[in-house]
Amino acid sequence: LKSAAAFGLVGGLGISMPLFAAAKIKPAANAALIVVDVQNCFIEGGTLPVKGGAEVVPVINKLADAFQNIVVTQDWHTPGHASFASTYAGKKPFESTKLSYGSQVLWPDHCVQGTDDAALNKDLKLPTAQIIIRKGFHKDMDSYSAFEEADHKTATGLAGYLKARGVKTVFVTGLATDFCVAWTAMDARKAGFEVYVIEDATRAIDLNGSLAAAWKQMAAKGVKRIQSTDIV
Ligand code: VGL
Ligand code: ZN
Repeated sequence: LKSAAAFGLVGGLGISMPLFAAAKIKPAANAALIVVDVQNCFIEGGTLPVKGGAEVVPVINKLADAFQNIVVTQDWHTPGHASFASTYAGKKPFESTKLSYGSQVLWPDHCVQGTDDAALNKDLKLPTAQIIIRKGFHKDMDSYSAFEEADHKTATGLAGYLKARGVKTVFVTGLATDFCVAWTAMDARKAGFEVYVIEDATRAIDLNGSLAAAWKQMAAKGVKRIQSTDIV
């Protein structure tokens, strides 16, 4: 009998089922899927493309069916934003600078408010999503996190929104793993939520080891790392 150890026969009908398949995680009614920055800017052809960025779209579309609450975010910068290298004479993208709130990586101009580059990717299908949080719209301050801006003081309002709706657990997906996804996940912990990052529903920029560093920091803060197949 093939795979006798792994399969049992159910009800004599000859239907075989794995006996030791890991139980799926079923997101409860008080869980929310957070879809971070799945915008044209972060996908091939955009201004700050993340390698493999388009690959998260079908994974997120599939995950969406399992959630009753979905939050979508958009990176939403002014022209001449403080996070753009072009704002400073002599600075190049991917260098850093010191701003009032600390160190800031300088990026190519990206996700400028109202542009097609800043639009959500057209293949993202989230018809049941109920709120879009825009962030990074203060000219002098960045906001990787969907919860608070880079000064670690200015709230976006997302924690209040989720709490007012009784959400206890968040599952974070999107772009990029090591910047906006990681900061969102860690700030969600800080705000008191149970937090999962769904790894294969994210892709990273990985600047000077930032991806490994981000996973380490997230683990230290109690963020749980899972795969989409743990849910769907
Ligand atoms: C992001 C860099 C600059 C992100 C946003 O969405 O991860 N990264 N702005
Ligand atoms: Zn940005």
